[in-house]
Amino acid sequence: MPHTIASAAIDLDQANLAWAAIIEAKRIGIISHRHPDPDTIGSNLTLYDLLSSMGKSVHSYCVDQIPQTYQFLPQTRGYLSELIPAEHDLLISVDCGSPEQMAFQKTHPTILERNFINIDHHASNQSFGIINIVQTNLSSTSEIIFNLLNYWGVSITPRMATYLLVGLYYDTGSFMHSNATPAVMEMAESLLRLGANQQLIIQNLYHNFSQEKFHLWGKTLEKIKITDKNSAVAVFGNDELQEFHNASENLSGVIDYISMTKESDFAVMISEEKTGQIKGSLRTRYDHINLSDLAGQLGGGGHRKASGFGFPGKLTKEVSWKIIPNPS
Ligand SMILES: [Mn+2]
Repeated sequence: MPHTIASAAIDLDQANLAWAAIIEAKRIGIISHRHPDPDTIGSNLTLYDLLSSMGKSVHSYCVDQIPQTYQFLPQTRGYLSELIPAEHDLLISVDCGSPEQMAFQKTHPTILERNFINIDHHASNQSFGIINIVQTNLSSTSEIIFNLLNYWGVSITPRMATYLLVGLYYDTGSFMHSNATPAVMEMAESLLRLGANQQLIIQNLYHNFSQEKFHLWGKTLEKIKITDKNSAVAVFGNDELQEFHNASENLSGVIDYISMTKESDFAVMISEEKTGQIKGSLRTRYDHINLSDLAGQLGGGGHRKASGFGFPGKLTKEVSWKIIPNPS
């Protein structure tokens, strides 16, 4: 029976429905978004541990491979990239702002017609599940899962606490973003008390730069230009990225440093990591700037202060010159 603790943070009706659906189900698939990040992975594996301990047959899914950087988390090798919806009587998506983020509807167009729980915190989420726990007020899907576990009255193992803490670290920018609320800090405290391995996270998420990554970041930071729209922009063409190994993976996170440029209001990083595919990341430090809208206009999405987009295309370099006559 779910505990009836006061929890204004989540939709309790949907939380009750989700619990009932979980109790009922035998074979459950949990789906992370493409280009998986620690929030979607941590949320997924926490639920994986809970549902396995309840005797369910559970599998974690993601269309993309889990990046090497995050493979320090236990069980990431258990992820499957091929999903057959009919093999499950319940599907749960975590941290997927849209069905496109999940990316399985391409191969399985009727996937959303199934018993489906959508757990997410992105403002762009259109509640595409049958049951929807969409809390745009919370920092991360990990924070939603934490609230759910407490509400459902299930115990959190040290490993689950580590999974949730990694999601919290990532989505709050190491507790530096404005979504690091008092509730987030309390959650971090609880997770540490529950035995979360904080040092494992710090060592692997932050203190593990390869020389190659440093060189790529150095080159990226050198490129920063402030435009007349007060944005700090860095652009990487495909040819420049060829000389770096794992450029795509190694560029992840550098946008947060570009957005520290004090002369700018927001940061833009544009790259052609895969030939013919433009990828953009947007960040701002300011509450009044809505980058979710800007990314939306470019076919992407995300949060007000952190968003991204991608579309097929090429980057070509243009050099412009300005004539400045000497004073006569
Ligand atoms: Mn998230």
